[in-house]
Amino acid sequence: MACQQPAQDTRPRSAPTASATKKLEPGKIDPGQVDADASSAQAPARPWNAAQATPSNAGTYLIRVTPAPASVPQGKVFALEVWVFDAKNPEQPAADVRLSVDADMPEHGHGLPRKPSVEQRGPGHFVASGLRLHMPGLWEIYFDIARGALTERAQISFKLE
Ligand SMILES: [Cu+2]
Repeated sequence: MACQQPAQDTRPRSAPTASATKKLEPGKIDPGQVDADASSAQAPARPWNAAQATPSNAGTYLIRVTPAPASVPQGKVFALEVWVFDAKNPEQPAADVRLSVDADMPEHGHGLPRKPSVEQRGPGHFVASGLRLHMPGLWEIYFDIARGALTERAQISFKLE
């Protein structure tokens, strides 16, 4: 009985055949693979889809921000990606706006240790970098959207643990 076991183990197994079959499949579309590619290599049609949406204070604009500011780590430098839309056209970023970003701790009467810099990446698309929330407590992040001579603010308030 015992001597038959090794003989069984040396039989050709189906594993090499299975992996060879798998190697023939790259041309085939694997749904999981397509999802991974869409989020990294190819630009999705609406990259702001997962971003946090906030209207500006007078309702002219809608901003979408990622990551959600409430999820940022305390004391670490981070960047926010921001898309600005006209509220009446929330599917197409506004091409003629400028953005500045700042933050305050309203309960403490102070702001950021260092002002973030904002870079435009495309129409209505900005990245604010160099942000650092240096202490826990209530924070407000301000997004000042300018068009011509008019500026309107959108803000996100959250408690940082
Ligand atoms: Cu403070």
